[in-house]
Amino acid sequence: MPFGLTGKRVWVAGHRGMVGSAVARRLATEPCEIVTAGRETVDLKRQIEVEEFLADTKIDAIVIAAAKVGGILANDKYPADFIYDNLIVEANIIEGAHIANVDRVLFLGSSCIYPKFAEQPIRENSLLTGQLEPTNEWYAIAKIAGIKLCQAYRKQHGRDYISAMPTNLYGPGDNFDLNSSHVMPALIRKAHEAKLRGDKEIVVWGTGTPRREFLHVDDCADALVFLLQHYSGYEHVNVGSGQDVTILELTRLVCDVIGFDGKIVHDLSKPDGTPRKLMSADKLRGMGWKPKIVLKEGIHKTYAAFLAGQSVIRTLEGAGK
Ligand code: GFB
Repeated sequence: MPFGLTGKRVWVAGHRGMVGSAVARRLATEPCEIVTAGRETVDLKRQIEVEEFLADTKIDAIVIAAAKVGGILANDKYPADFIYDNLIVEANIIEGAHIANVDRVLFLGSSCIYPKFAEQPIRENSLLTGQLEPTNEWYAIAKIAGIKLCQAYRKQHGRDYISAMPTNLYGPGDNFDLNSSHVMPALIRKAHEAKLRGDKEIVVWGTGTPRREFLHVDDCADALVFLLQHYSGYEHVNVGSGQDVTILELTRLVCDVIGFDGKIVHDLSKPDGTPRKLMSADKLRGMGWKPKIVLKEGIHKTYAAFLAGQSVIRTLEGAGK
């Protein structure tokens, strides 16, 4: 094992997000100490604050789950935020880690780093072999830069910095705002509200034909902790389920779980994005890791978390009155 976690202090940067909180939950089962720091403690966009935080806090490893993320429309609408925020945060943390002599960093990217028409399933070596998908090229460029930062610090300074590229993730703690969310939380919310209102139909963006691969965030966190312990290498590693579905199939599955049996209609004014981005799972499987949560079970769990969140909001509203 290149990196045993016993007695180590691991900083989960971005611990309040869906991925960061899942990584913190997973790390809580290991004999390590989890370090977290909210925005009030360190603003990750300020280089000096990151450097001071790392100088003051003895850290053995960092998981960079801090990122500006969003669905297809948010990516398209806020290109400056998606490229700048992600570039600055990853650069500050990676350079800060090097200065503070932190020898273990796990950087997280996304499957959108690959060319729009990459051969499927997409292997790690497809990176930079073609044009990116225009709706998310800003985010993708920032994430590609993150991979390259890890590789550069490995090459020039001998740092053991690695990168993982998760597929489309979903689960508890997701963003359910319809304008900025990814497809899974959007469909869960739409189907739930349509059912409550007794609507006859649910609106799905685009043609419904794009294919997407989904991985529950708890499986992703498990894979990330596995990589942190077992992987040391120059190339990034895909983290996926190895299976994809069309958006229409996903919509039917979500409606089935939620119990909404109305019609599915398409809003063709919204973009489809990449036609398909199924990643090859061979590299991670070859190391001995595989996911545990099948898609339907994961949707059930996420819907339960969504309902629990709704009841928390209702309770708070009730308490405030
Ligand atoms: O999840 P999503 O927003 O992101 O959309 P991407 C996936 C597909 O679902 C697209 C369709 O074809 C959408 O048009 N879709 C259908 C919907 N109904 C909805 C809806 O109500 N909301 C949303 N959001 N989509 C993002 C990238 O791409 O994925 C990011 O923009 C990142 O950079 C992330 O890589 C994982 O899979 O298209």
